[in-house]
Amino acid sequence: MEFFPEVKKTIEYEGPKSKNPLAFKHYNAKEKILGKTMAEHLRFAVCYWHTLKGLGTDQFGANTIVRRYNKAADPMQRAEDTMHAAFEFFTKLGVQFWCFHDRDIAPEAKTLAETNSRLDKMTKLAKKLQRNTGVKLLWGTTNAFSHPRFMAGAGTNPNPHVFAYAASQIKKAMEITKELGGQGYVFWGGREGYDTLLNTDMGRELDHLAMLLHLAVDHKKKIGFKGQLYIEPKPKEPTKHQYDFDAGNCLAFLQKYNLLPYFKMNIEANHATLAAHTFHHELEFSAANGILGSVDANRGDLLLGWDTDQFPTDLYDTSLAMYTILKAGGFKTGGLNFDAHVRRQSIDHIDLFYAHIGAMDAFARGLKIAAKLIKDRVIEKAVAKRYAGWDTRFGRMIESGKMNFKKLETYILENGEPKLQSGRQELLENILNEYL
Ligand code: XUL
Ligand code: CO
Repeated sequence: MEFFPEVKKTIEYEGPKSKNPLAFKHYNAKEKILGKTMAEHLRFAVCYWHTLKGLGTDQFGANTIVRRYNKAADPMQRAEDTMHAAFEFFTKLGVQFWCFHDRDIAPEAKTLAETNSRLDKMTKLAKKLQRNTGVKLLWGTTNAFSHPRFMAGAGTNPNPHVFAYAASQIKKAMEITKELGGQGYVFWGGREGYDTLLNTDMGRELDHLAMLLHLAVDHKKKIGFKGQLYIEPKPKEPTKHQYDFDAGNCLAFLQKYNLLPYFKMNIEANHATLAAHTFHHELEFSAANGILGSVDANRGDLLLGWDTDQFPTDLYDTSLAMYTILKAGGFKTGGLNFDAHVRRQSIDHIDLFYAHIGAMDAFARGLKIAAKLIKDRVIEKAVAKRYAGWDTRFGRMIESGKMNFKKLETYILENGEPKLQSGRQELLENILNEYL
């Protein structure tokens, strides 16, 4: 059965002049930029939870969206129909990757054993569809936040029984991710945080979270799963304070608990802005610290203080993101996963195509702009000039640790006041706009 009959064939590149809303104007998968194809650079992934399962519900209202694949009375039949629809969508859109939570692909049953056998069934189907379509798994993850048992967290739950449940779920989700050839595995701390400190032993919770991740690393080694592990920072929502607040917070946590060798960041744009950072900042911080792994590509809304998970359309954002990603050497195991959902009023199946096409084009433009910035070295040159003092003999002496406070003081006594220089911010902003 065809679930998206409104799109007959794979979306194609028609170029910037095209007026066809079902064509790419900028994303040309095979076009080479800085030695790699756009597809190799961008590594787009569709997320299962929003794109296939999102039905437009919010805190104030019920589902608004009806999906053709979500009609069967039997939950496992619905899961199978959804999986077929998913691979039809991936193929028609022309993305290479997908991402999922365990509970997205198979509904939970009464016992863990039954749930896991449902997962096995769905994994088998996913494996077959991956083989038939060539679509690959960017990463898998566990949903250890929706079920009521996780209301007080998973690894940070005050009850060790819940910790054990979370561990069992991660064990299975990691195993099926390996079975599907997943290139990564994400830990987003769904409810790993607190609502009030009055009932929370923060130090103990942090130790428990680290223990859960250590056990995951051990299991990864045990089963020979080669994928990259990622932490996805988020400062708040659903809890008032999430422990994986931002990339800086995660780095300190990983260092403290000797987990740093095993993890990289999965940076989500809307999570960055919730933490009062820019998307660009979180990427640059991760790149500067060697922990840039993958990206959840979406955006928030300046006027709304929650995770709106909108499709990315802002060229300023996508260009600066791709600039940092390219400078850092590009994605290795990671990619651009559209952790985004269509608005509640975008109720038609075709809206899913419009949303993804626009987002892919926005990142394709970002990639082209970033590549030009890198080729022309405009920003790089301005930055190098600003730091030129550090390339002198004196600057190098400090950098290489050959100075002490006494010698630095002597330098000042001999050389007096430093010369002030302009930061040139407005000029650089003007230059960037010329590239957009
Ligand atoms: C929640 C979020 C998650 C993770 C995966 O804000 O971003 O969907 O990406 O659990
Ligand atoms: Co996300």
